[in-house]
Amino acid sequence: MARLTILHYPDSRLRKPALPVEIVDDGVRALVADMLETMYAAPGIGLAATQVNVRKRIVVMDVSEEKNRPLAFINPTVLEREGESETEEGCLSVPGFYETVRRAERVRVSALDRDGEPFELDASGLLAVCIQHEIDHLDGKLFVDYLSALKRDRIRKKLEKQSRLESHAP
Ligand code: QAP
Ligand code: CO
Repeated sequence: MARLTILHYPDSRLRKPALPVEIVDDGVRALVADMLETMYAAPGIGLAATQVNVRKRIVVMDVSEEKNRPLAFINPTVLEREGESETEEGCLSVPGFYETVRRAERVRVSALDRDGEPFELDASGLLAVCIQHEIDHLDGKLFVDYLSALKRDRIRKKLEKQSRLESHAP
């Protein structure tokens, strides 16, 4: 297992759509394990392959209290959405910033699991919000895209300044 480097907004690689996984093989399973390790270490509740610079449609999540319910979604798609809810969201690619986003309150999702087996899941609450946020990543979309241009630009400028400072660090 290994910890992967997480890209930060406004890195243009976060904008590239990810491609479907053709075969769920040991390479995919190793990537899922590394993504879970990276997410838990952060710590975070969700991570998409796009965020670790891999253009494959893979998401990992754990929204449990005890952080003992790892979930993997390969080629996830939203089949149905219902209702609306507003949640304060953050993102490992937008560190230090949290803003309210409106999404569907409930979603039915289909995906492949780590064995390549198809499954469907009815999600609500934080699980529903998180899977929508993570599937957005696979399509090159970030939660800041739902904010006003003013808020987004403020966040962008602060993170640009931070990465300039980091690039000069000893
Ligand atoms: C997506 O985000 C999410 O800014 C997952 O400094 C978040 O795990 C969906 C994190 C909230 C729905 C609601 C963010 C960690 C983690 C930060 C995360 C930070 C450290 C974000
Ligand atoms: Co995110």
